[in-house]
Amino acid sequence: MTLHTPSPAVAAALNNGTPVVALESTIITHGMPYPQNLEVARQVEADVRAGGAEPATIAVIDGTLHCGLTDTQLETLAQAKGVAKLSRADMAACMATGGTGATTVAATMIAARIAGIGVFATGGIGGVHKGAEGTFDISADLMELAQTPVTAVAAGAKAILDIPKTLEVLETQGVPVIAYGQDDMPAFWSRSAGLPAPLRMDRAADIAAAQAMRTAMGLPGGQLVVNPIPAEAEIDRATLAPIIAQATADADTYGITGKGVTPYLLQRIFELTDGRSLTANIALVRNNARLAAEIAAEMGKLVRHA
Ligand code: PSU
Ligand code: MN
Repeated sequence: MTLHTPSPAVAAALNNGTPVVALESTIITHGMPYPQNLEVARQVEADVRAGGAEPATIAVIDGTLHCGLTDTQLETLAQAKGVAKLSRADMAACMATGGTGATTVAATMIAARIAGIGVFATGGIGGVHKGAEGTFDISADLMELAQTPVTAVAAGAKAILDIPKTLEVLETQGVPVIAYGQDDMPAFWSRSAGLPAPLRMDRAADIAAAQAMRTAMGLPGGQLVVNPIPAEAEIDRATLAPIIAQATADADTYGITGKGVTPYLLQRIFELTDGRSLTANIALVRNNARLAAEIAAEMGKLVRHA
């Protein structure tokens, strides 16, 4: 049984040792409005190519797990309404029944592992939601990082999450959280969450070497690289705090739960910031794509020298 279908470009890259970077699709279907989502998806793929790597945007279409989408597939996905948001729990069911769905961080990591791709770029990962002591809302992304050997590049945990609790769960699960080029933990739209990151690395080569060492030691799981948003695009924490409080309260009022929480909060913050959150989101995803391409290149060198 073939589990996944690489696009011709991704298949060629994997065959001839060109670095490949996986990209998620939930950010397209649930994270950004149309048409910006399509523009960003194309732009991020171009950023990966400019960094010398081949992009592999992941999605399940009519039951097929695609690694690398054609422009038509990207466009269809970007405009589609009611697409499923797939994580570890429901990805296989969607594939088995011929369904269509976008992949979250967790599902994208699973696909990357199946395809033989070692690194992937996203905006922000899921994490422990504020109030999780009551709702138990903890993203499956965290447990995925603990068990699937893929290095994920994100701009930190979103400020809509409880960042200290997210870091606690990652530590418990044995996931290295590596801030790129600074000591502080980045917080998605802001460069700092106001607390230190567990680890810091300044070179893509070190990040690649750390993943290789983990695997050599027989430790399952990947790494979370947290890459601060470019300074010119950041929204500072003080500006965002009341907006996040408002969005969280609204989610409560409307009884939003489960998979709906993250998309609702992102959309509400987009409205409350008059679109500024989207501009920041675009800048940080592109920045992560560039770093992921560098890490993919360094991973390739390690394989060739092994
Ligand atoms: N980051 C973004 N936009 C998004 C997401 C993350 O900037 O849409 C998505 C990712 O796919 C992530 C998911 O895996 O939200 C987390 O959802 P949940 O909290 O339901 O696990
Ligand atoms: Mn959740």
